[in-house]
Amino acid sequence: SAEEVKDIDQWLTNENNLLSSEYEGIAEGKNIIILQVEALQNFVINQEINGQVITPNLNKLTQEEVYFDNFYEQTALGRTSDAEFLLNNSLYPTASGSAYMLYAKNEYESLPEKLKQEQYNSTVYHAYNPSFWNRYIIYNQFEIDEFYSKEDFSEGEAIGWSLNDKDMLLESLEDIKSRAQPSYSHLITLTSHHPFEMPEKYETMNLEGYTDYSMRYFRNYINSIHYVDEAVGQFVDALKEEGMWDNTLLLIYGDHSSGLTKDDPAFNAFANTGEEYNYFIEDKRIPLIMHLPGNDQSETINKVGSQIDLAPTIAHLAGIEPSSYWLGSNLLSDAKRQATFRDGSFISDQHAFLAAPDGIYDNGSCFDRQTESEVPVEECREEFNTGIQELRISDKILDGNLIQRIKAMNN
Ligand code: GP9
Repeated sequence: SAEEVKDIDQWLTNENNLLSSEYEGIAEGKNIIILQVEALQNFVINQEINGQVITPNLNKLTQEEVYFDNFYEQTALGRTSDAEFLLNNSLYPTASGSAYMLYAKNEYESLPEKLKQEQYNSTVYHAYNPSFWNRYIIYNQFEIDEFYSKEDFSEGEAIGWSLNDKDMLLESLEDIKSRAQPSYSHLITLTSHHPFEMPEKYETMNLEGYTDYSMRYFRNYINSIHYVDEAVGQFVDALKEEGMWDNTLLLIYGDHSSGLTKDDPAFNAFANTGEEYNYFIEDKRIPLIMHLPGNDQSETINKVGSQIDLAPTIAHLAGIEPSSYWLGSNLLSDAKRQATFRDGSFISDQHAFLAAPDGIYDNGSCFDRQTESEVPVEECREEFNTGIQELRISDKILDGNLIQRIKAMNN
């Protein structure tokens, strides 16, 4: 009803989670590059296996830049497209199907659109068919200027689904160089896609002790992520060689979990995910690394955050007004926040709540994050209600195409 639309508009206007930070506007007018890495989870970061470092290049970045080590993915059935959706719109994925398929014609107030108002041009780089996940349709709704897709890249050497990430990233960079400044570039990698199989010559890690058939996904994953880490390292080196590093805001994060399950013995042993609580956290934890132009202070931020917070944070760094339709908050501020997941589960700094499969609140499990032990379910109630309210508002925005309706109402 019109009354309800008004209430939601009011709720969105009142929600003020965008407090300032010392980094506000640090990337104003600078190029922005978002590197969204397929299936990159945090459990490989700063880790060794059989004495070999798995991700030396990403590790170096975690030590030299701003690194969020309590950061979570919130995707649902839309997988990679959900991660994009969270980045672009700071709204939740849908409970069934995917927003990219179900709401491809909705009106949005996306991050690229907001940046466009500040003279940014925007391009997505992804070496795959443009129709996959409906991207070629929904990107128009996000006002993304160009989609550099499969046919725009070279034939090159394919790994898994597509052109290998090393060539994909360097070819994307060639194109970024030709764009007018300031540009916004969203690079979506694909080499480390399940089942993570690599040509033998790229299986460079010594994975002795992990040769059992039941460990094949884990073994493939480690080799694949090691290769992708090299690709990221080459990309960063190229940015430096081109003299672009000091002038670029670069964000690197994983799109979603790898699909390594709690029944995977190698994953369990390596990532210590045997207990329900640990698996819940580790399955959703992804690294977020930010290279802020003109900042030489490294920092590790332990406060909880999630993909819904990306757009407000990028806007904050670029010194632009966030959209009132974005539900996330600025990761660099002290704003109270939690990572809410599609089924009502959440992770905050105090608690982790695992929703029960039947969706009944009382059947869920509440954990204290400090002690990692289960506490009475009531202790999670307030944060659960906050999360459910946000999910409800997000669903209504999508289902009723409310951004269009609210804009029409306020005009
Ligand atoms: C392909 C890519 C697939 O374009 O998005 O990744 P997925 O969604 O299966 O993780």
